[in-house]
Amino acid sequence: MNLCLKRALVPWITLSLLFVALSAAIAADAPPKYGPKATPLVNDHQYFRGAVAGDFWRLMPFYVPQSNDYACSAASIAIVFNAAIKSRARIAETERNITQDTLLKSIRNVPLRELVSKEGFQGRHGITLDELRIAVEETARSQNVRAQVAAHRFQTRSLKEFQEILRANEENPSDFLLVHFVQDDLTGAGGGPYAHVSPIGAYDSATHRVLILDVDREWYSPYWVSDADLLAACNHVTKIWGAGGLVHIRFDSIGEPPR
Ligand SMILES: [Ca+2]
Repeated sequence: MNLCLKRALVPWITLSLLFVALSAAIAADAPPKYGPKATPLVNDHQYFRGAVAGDFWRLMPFYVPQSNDYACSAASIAIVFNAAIKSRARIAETERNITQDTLLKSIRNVPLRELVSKEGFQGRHGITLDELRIAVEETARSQNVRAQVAAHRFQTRSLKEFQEILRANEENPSDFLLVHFVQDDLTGAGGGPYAHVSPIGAYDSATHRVLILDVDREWYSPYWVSDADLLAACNHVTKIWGAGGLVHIRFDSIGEPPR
């Protein structure tokens, strides 16, 4: 390197080092992304060393981020239906994965496309628990797969019932759960409440912890929360979206191509 080039580079290197130091200082001063209620999967994957975790291994290959700040429901439904339909050895060369865009075009009973758009629908973004159930039922019809769909609210029900649904789902490879909850109740993010939807990736009944495959992947990765905290986040009533809960989807068969 000649001397002139070295002299020219010195200020840039100095500025770059200052920028890196400043960025590190800002990051160190910012509050943590995860509050005390949430433990990222990247820091704790002990459960998967002994568990079958059938839902997790079917869902994870199709774990996509929401396409915008409001599309959590569409992303969650696409993940679950891809997991159900594509969990087989042979996939035809012409067979596409379900995308959020194609899913939104197929749903008619709920104005989902408008509700998850940046513009919203009648002053509202996002969907209620019942609208989530209807959107899942509509997706099953449009994909030609047979599934039983049920929405569960827990405001008058016990933690024991909530745990039993989580435990039964974890043991059954033919079903999946979507959770409608207030995200910031678990992550500690400011500015909420943020009603949110994501698939449940796993349930460790021994430690009473639930793995949330949060589709808000611009900001989060999968994280564990206690079942009691998740129940409280489901029961948090918001003015626009009401109470959350679980949408249970039991497929007649897993890994079968659409009829
Ligand atoms: Ca299951």
